[in-house]
Amino acid sequence: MDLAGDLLAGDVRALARAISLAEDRDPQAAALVARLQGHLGHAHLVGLTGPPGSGKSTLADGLVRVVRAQDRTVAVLAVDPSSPFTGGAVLGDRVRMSRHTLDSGVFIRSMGARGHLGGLAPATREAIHLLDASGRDLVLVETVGVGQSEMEISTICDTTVLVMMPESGDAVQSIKAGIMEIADVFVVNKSDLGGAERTRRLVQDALALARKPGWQPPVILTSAAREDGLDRLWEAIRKHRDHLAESGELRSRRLRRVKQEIVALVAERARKEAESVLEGDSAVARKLAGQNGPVNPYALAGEVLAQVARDGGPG
Ligand SMILES: Nc1nc2c(ncn2[C@@H]2O[C@H](COP(=O)(O)OP(=O)(O)OP(=O)(O)O)[C@@H](O)[C@H]2O)c(=O)[nH]1
Ligand SMILES: [Mg+2]
Repeated sequence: MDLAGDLLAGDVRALARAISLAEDRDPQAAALVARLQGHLGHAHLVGLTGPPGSGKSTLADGLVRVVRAQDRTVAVLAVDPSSPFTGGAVLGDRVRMSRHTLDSGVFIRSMGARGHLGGLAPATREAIHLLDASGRDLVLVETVGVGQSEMEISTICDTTVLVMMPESGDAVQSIKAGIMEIADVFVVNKSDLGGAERTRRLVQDALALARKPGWQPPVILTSAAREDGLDRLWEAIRKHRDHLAESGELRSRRLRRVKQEIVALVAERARKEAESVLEGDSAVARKLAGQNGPVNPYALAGEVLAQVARDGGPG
């Protein structure tokens, strides 16, 4: 059978291979996802984000257990925006998750940035589509809440979970305004350490100030290490999915996501084609090579775009 057929049949090696293609930005992955379009939309996509060390992987591990007890299949995708620096942590995740390795209902994979421009979104999106097509009920995407990745994750997933630790009031106030607005479920993990209830109240107060009609994000206390509060967390995630479906927001979120994905695909393709116009034997490239004085990049960008639109660039 072909890769698409194997993947649809639930073959995990085919899935792993397909995700590697996506990670390498191999055009075969895009072609595969394009072929699998009719099989997408089943999985509940849940993003887990938050500061380094807040317990995202431990929580993911706990959620896997809760979800497997309900006989649902799950995939965990650990997206590492800075793999050269935190490769060790990802390796740790693998070891921690290894107790699930004999369970075919659990698929665990980490992905690195590998120095790609334009963030992790394209590869992550493709990997999520592949997991969805392979029939997983739940796809958990873990990403460290640094830089752009935490905002990106909310544009990729149905439900965004922000994982925090018990902290001082100052720290809670310094949570970036953006993330308060995009998270659907808040978690104060490490509740065994004390100060968690106070943090929960601070988060709740901050949310009350920004109150909007519709979904009211719950703030859940958990101790992932003691396997405490995981059922409540799963219940909150499930409720959010129900809310999305009932309110019609699932449809509008997915439509917005498709638009962003189209923009990203166009941008990725345009970059490649612009590069090949400039590196190839094109009129613009010749003009650039023959230029002695200062170059006007604005005018040339227009010419490159015109050439790409005309013939899709050389190659
Ligand atoms: N006391 C306590 N420790 C916890 C809890 N959950 C996780 N930890 C510990 O916190 C550390 C970090 O946990 P991880 O699950 O790796 O955190 P993470 O958010 O995935 O970390 P990065 O992926 O590196 O950002 C580990 O040593 C865990 O054992 C908890 O509920 N209580
Ligand atoms: Mg982790």
